Amino acid sequence: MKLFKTAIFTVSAVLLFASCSNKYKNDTKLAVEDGKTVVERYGQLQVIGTDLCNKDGQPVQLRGMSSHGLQWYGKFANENVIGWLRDDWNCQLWRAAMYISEGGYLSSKAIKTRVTDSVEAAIKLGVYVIIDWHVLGTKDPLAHVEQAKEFFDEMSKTYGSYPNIIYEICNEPNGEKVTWKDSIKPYAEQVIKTIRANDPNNIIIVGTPVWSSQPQLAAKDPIKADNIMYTVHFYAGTHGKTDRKNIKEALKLGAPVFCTEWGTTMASGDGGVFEKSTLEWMKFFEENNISWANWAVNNKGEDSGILGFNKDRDGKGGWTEKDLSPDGKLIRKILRNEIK
Ligand code: DCB
Repeated sequence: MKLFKTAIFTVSAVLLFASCSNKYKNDTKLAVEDGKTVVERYGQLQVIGTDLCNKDGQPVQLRGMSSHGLQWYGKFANENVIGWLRDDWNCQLWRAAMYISEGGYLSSKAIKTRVTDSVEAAIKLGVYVIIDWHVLGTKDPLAHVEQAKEFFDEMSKTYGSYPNIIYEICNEPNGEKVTWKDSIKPYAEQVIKTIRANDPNNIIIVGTPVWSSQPQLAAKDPIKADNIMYTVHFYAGTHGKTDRKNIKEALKLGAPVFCTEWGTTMASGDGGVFEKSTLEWMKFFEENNISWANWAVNNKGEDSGILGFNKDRDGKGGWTEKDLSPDGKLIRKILRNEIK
């Protein structure tokens, strides 16, 4: 009898533990399931606590690909490629990385059509899409806040009613003088206000100091608004335990985190594929329900590009193994749930 009781106790303890630790069990991580796209299933996203959740309040983890700089590899930002990524790679998410400097938006607003092409394709395909104001060379987001407000006003007016849209308002603030308190937060508050005038609820993701590696600094002084998340970026050859500790700290402080960009390589976007470190990060993201987009879709020949050098020059999709780089092969396996 005693043995029986112990057994019952053990079984129920295990079941209880399994149900508690399996908070994310309803998320299938499929781009299309039973003929329904991810946007048809998840609908209007919302942030609850530190979790990104579907319309019913269940935590979900979105995974997908980022474009490379649209001014260079914008030809891949089309329905064929995003559709191929959805159907063959199981991508639920596309990120349109619109650099503002380095030949991007500030020198020619025409680049905006690569963003709108991306958004229109994502809406048609039923995947989520991140509109990324890719601050990099200009370091301080506040330096171009007026341009950002004008851009996001237009984007949110045009597309704010679609649940597909996610706004990323400053990719990677960087530089010693660019602090959360004096630069990023005041910038974000202005841009959030602009977006919210047109779009009351889609997710807005805010960059963090030091190339979006310090979410805990934002978490200590958070923005008071709904459906806001904070960016964390990592490169598997450069970032590891210390960076995950910062993320843990941010989550503990109640800050929701979204990894809008990460690479299998060094922070330069090159220098080899770090598979072991990549898989450690993937495990951590799954355990903590952190959504992500991988850097990047291009055929430049750098190690973080998913295509081999000069493959699919016209941006048609329909790739075979021969078209993929070592990075591409690994990311495809991860997205298709073939490797953990
Ligand atoms: C980020 C940027 C992204 C950059 C990748 C890889 O930068 F958000 O724009 O992409 O990470 O470095 C690279 C492309 C190259 C291109 C170059 C310049 O892959 O093809 O030539 O941008 O536009 C980071 C991320 C982390 C760190 C530094 C940078 N870090 N950074 O930790 O030091 O200086 O670009």
